Amino acid sequence: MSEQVHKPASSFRIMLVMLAVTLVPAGLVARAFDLHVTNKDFLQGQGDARAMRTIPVVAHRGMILDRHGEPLAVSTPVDSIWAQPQEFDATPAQLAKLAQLLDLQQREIKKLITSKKQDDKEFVYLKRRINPSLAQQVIDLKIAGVSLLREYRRYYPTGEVTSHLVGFTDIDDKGQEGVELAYNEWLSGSNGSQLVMRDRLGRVIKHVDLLKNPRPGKDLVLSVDRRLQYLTYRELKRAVFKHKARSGSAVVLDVKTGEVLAMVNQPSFNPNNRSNLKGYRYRNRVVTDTFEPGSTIKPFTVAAALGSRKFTPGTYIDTAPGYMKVGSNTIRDIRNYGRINVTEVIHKSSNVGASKMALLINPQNLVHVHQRVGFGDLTGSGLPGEVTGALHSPRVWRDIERATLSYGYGLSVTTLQLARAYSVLANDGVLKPVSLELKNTVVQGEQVLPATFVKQVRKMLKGVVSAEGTGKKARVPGYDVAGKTGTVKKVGVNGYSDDKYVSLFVGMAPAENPRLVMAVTIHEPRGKDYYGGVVAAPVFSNVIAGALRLLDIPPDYMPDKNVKFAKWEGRP
Ligand code: 59J
Repeated sequence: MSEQVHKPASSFRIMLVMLAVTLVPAGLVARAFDLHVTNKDFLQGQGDARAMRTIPVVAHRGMILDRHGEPLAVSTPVDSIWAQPQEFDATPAQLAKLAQLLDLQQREIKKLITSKKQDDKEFVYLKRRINPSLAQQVIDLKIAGVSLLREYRRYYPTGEVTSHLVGFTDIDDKGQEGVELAYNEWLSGSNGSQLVMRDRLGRVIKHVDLLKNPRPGKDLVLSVDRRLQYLTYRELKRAVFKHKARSGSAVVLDVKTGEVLAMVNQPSFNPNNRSNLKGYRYRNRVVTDTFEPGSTIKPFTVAAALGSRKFTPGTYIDTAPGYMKVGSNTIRDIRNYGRINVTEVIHKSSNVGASKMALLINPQNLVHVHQRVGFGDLTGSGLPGEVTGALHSPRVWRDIERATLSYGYGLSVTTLQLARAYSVLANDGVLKPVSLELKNTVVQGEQVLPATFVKQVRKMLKGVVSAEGTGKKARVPGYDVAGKTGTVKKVGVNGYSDDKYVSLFVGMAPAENPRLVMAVTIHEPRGKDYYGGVVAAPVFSNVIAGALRLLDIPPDYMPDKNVKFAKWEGRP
């Protein structure tokens, strides 16, 4: 009986089992088909969206090099630690260690992550530009959502010596000052992007695809000569220190090309450590600071006077008794030079002589000469913060304005403008654009002053550095040089100060066929000496002596037995 009852029941169960055995796999197959074929893209997309991330590929910034290819700014690899706020998950122990390694407060990290998470951000830097071994220690903590990104850090091998010229970048490697800012586009390039895959804990485990190639920045070759830059820096710093001066600037130009060979300032700063950077240190004073040029303007007064044809280098002017009244003002020389000719006006630096010449020529023509040699105008250096200075041309001229303009007051100039203007004197009247970039070609200039008059002025400037001239400390053994000293009272709240001066020397070498022009500006020497001929001229001598040798420029000095050689301040 039991068997009979059992039979039909068991055959029903068998059928049931067989049905299950066939249907379940069919369902699974159908489901599998559904997952793997029908909905594949959707599901894979969902999964990938959780596992994939797009992160930047940081572009390499171009190098800045000197004219011989020596590096002035280079980008070295560093690592940055970043997190995905949605994935970030650290145990208390991991968080403590992370904070310690990154030198952050645990609170800071939590706050950062939470706020970015609320903003739905997928990327936040925890610490940038740390050294790769420290970065590896962070990664070894294996914290969910924490990864590493390769970036670059700017390094300036020549440090404070080139800092004003080269400038610096910010944390995102964008130019902030100097050439870094002026040529930012050229140097930058553009970042690319990459697709990366993360593991279950959100850490980047695999580079999947380069979505966009980074375009690396281009290198920039400057016209400066690193060796000359060092020399100029050292000599300027030495003089500023020796005379307890407030600041100083110097620039050396190549006469034939308009290239800047050296450009330095004091005080300076270390661009590799800018934690205490103050504006007064990083200003490139060569282009940002103006002053009244004083007597260094006199060669241009003389050029205008010669141009008027009312004067020749030998024309006599009576400067006695060493001062002259112009309206209610008195113009003074430091001594009574008596009757002297135009050449001697330059040699002695007579304010009275220059004024008397200026009062006999058209003031418009005097300003015209200044304009043509570039005063009142940007030099085209492109350096950030460059100013034009001030050069006025009143419609109605008062005599006192004509007179003071002739010996360098009532206008203001930069050190770079002064050097450029003297390069016109060096270049037989041709003005060449100032360039910070290396020029491989001959640079065409513009004839802005007649060559004949310029040659006459240059001859006068040779006399300034003779044993009797105001600039004898500018001399260079073995070479003829030419130039002009200047000592300028600074303007204070109560008019011209009696204890604050600018000491100047601007000159060129070799005098017959000049290759180099240099301007030296020293503000507020506070020692016993303050004359340009004592404070600034030795800087010119020491730098130009070295530069002529570095550039292999042959000596041209013809010994004149009647002139005793002045004591040379430089080292052998
Ligand atoms: C000077 C001036 C100020 C402005 C005079 C410098 C004037 C003037 C009003 C007396 C020091 C000083 C517009 S001097 O550069 O003549 O470089 O080796 O600052 O004259 O009228 O105790 N330079 N400098 N003048 N002002 N106003 C000479 C001269 C110059 C020298 C020395 C001695 C001044 C030889 C200046 C130098 O050529």
